[in-house]
Amino acid sequence: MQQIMPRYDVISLFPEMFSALTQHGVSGRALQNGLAQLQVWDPRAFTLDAYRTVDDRPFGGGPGMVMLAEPLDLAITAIKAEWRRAGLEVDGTASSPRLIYLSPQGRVLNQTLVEELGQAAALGLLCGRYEGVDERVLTRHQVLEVSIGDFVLSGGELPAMVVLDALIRRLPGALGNAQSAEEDSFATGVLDCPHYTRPEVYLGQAVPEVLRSGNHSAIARWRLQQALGRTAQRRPDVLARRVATQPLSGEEQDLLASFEAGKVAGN
Ligand code: 9WO
Repeated sequence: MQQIMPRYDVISLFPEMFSALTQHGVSGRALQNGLAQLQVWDPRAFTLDAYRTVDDRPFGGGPGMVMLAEPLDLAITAIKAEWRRAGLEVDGTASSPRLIYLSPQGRVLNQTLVEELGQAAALGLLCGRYEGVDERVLTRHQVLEVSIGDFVLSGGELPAMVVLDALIRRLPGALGNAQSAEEDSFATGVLDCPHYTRPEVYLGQAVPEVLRSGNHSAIARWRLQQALGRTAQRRPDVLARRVATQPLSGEEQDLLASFEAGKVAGN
């Protein structure tokens, strides 16, 4: 359970991109309501030359540019000074990192890593552009590299927003009363069940009868059956991890067996 308001500090050459997070939806409302604090720092503001240079050509040659260590270092130092002022821990550990760098070389994000990062009262997110950042920035500050998947983008901003959205939505009070992060996909180690709303019949396709039955225990059983069955079909790796962490109950085993036999959970 999160006790204090976490603060997130992002280092990015494109601070305006983060309005996607701050101005819209669940994350925007949570930030506006003060459940967390987000500050974006532009490394260009920490340049010392007249041209406000943030990048240079890579040693060893090759295409593209590398982000200079110094402006990033000064930004990180400024962020850590703010953390100290606020009485927050500035030195990360392996289990509780303070600073992350979004890169395809990192540890792949999943809900377990989201929960780990969610323990930090202060978290810095460094967004690279061009070919990346000078490696010495990462080693100097014991940065944890985080990937959101095996693909290359043009910068770390979108991945940083992915991490932040995952963190912010799980803060107490971020989701409406009707919703609960506890009931979310992955909180129980399996994928989500299908959802339906009006009309009851759409282009000849009817809503499953059980969802209109008013039988709440049957509905809960059907949803669990669908969640387990879809996880087994689509993401056997996710189901295997869930079973290894927490074995399926007798009821869950029966529901999965009946899903695979093509039966739909009823009474
Ligand atoms: C660009 C490039 C150009 C020519 C040859 C090799 C190259 N590698 C890269 C590159 O990896 N650029 C990255 C762009 C540098 C760090 C920030 N960028 C980034 C982060 N792209 N994709 C990510 C990312 C981060 C987290 N999860 C998935 C992707």
